[in-house]
Amino acid sequence: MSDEPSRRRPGPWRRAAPWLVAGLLLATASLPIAAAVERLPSAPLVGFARGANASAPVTVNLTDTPRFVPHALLGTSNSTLTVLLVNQGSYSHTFTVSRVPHFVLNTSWTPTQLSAWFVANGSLANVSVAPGQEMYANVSLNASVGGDSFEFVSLVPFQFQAGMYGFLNVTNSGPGLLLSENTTDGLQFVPNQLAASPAHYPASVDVLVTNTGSLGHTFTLAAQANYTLSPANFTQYFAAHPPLVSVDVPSGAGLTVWANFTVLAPGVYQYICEVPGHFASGMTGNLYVGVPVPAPPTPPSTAVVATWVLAGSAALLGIGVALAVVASFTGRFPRRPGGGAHGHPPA
Ligand SMILES: [Cu+2]
Repeated sequence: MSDEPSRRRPGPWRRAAPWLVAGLLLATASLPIAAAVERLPSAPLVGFARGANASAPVTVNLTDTPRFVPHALLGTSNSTLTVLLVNQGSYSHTFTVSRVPHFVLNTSWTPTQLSAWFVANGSLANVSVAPGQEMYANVSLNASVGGDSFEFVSLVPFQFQAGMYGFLNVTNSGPGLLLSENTTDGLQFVPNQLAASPAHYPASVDVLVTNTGSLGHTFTLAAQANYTLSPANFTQYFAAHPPLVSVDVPSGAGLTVWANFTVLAPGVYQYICEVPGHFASGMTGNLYVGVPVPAPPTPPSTAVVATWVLAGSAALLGIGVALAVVASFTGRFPRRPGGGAHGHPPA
């Protein structure tokens, strides 16, 4: 009776075996996952076009300088432009948009004269933003205002007179495709791949280019599809084949410009920055119109690692299965030397 408890107590190997098998099976399951994660290509940055009427809000900062930053806005006729107004200062500001196209307000007017003019002529939007607050302004741009320009000001006394004004320029692109592009002081377009899938041709495409740095750039798009520009030949090339569009990106963080153009046929259209040296430094990208964006190449080094990881996981899977089979037949693993099922476990 003294050996009854120890007889029922399994040896340490027997107690360890299920855990060992479970651990190995877990390892075999997790290693391929690790390998798959390792082989995931870094997500390519591709800007995809969206419909013109689903425009995302444009942010305008209101400062105590006093300024609107950016001070040039672009909208599309027959759509609503949503502006997120961020008051970064410690004074109140207003975002008040004139409804009289192509009318430039006079900065020598007194605050009373300015307010009286808006009372007489109305506004497309008039939103007051308290210090530190954010407000949305929705500016409805009907189908007839394409090509028009509307001034916007702050009506807080003497802010307009001190330079707090800007212009909203409305393009007449109709049901165009909208894309966003950024320029950086690192001489890159981010993203450097844009994609649009027009339903028909000719297709109207509008690219909003935002400068994230302080250097000036251009957004210059080749008119010929499937032609590869080089830093050495682009000047001559553009002299012979004028670009589809070329706009200056204003120098200053947050400043924007629209590149509006019409694409006649599907294909890959290359764009570059024409500022000397920028294209040679890598400032270029491709617009894929109606054709798929190519898949990014898989770096070869990670493929080698993945092969090793997969081979290791296959070996471990084999060991795990063998252990499970042995354990299921013998009831313990491994059978202790001298083999009794009733002995005391090793001390
Ligand atoms: Cu540039």
